[in-house]
Amino acid sequence: MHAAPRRFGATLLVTAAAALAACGADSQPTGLEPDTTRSQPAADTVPLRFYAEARGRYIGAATGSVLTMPGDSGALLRSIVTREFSMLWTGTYMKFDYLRPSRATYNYTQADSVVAFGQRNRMVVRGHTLVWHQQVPAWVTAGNYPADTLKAILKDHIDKVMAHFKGKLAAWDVVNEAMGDDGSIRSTIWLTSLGPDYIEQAFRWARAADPDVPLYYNDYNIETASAKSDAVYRMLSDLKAKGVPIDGIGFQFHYQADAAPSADAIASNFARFAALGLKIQITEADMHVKVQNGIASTADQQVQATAYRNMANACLRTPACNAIEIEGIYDGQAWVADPTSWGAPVLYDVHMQPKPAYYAVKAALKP
Ligand code: 9MR
Repeated sequence: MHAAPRRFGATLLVTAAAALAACGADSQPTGLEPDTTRSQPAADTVPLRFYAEARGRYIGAATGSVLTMPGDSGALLRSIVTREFSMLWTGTYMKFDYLRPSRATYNYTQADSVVAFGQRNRMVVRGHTLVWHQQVPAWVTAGNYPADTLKAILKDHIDKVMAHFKGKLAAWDVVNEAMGDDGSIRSTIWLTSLGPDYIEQAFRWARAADPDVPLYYNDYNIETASAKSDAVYRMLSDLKAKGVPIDGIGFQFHYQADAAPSADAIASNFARFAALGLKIQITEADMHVKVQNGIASTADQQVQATAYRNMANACLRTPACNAIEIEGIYDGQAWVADPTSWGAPVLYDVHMQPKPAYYAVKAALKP
């Protein structure tokens, strides 16, 4: 239990500094001044997952290599994960190239250990992802296979991988990022070899492989109305009308915090997807801020907190939205596109302490 003693300690320091100031004894540094660069302590030590469960939502995080990280840092991060979160995301461990080093070989070791960790700690796991244009192994892309063979390879991948994880996952991202930013379907190895029906086929194969797990389409830059979001809406609407088995849509939420959308803009976009009968999950949230040597300013941390609060509020205003998942646990290990000037995107800082963004998500979740 790290959090409680630290918070008491910090509170005492604040009180002591105030007392010194009141006595006029503020000219000499004592070493006891509060660290104003850190988020201030909050009295509420109730974990996020408690509030999320009360609102009928999962609160999730990407595990990265945290589950196997050695030493005190690993132990602290794992205690944060199990205390605060109820859903896990496996990062790279369920992607095609990771699971399939060769056509005949399957490597489930890391993904299985995430699933087992989740089971031991009353957490669900999202499967990510079966059909994507990235991380397709070279034995597929450079194999010079005819279209029929590529189709068989993709179907076999979906069949085998879904059979392996049957009954163990709360969702599968069957197709990931199939739409381009301009609203036209992205040119990928799967589009070129199988034609535009590959999306429909992937969902049908997935449903046949596991009739129970919820099947998701997952993408970024679709969180509010835009050409891309409109195109995804039309695609899912057409697929639903044809009876294709799609249960939900994942909104990734990769944003620069100062350009993140309002709760109204998100909620109205969510509403049209929910009206198609789709469940909604926030799947890979990160809100980047400007950093210098990995550290963000106090003002930018507040902007980030607002962005997270808006996102969480939009989910809570949408009955179909059942999960808020963050792409990372702490800023020391989170995905960043340009780490030289942007970063610090998640709820815990590099010292593994909760940031204003953490308290903002908690405030949103709190009844
Ligand atoms: O966050 C993921 C990171 O841990 C992995 O190393 C990386 C490569 O597999 O992928 C990151 O996640 C991507 C996700 O799968 C799809 N949406 C974009 C994410 C950031 O690139």
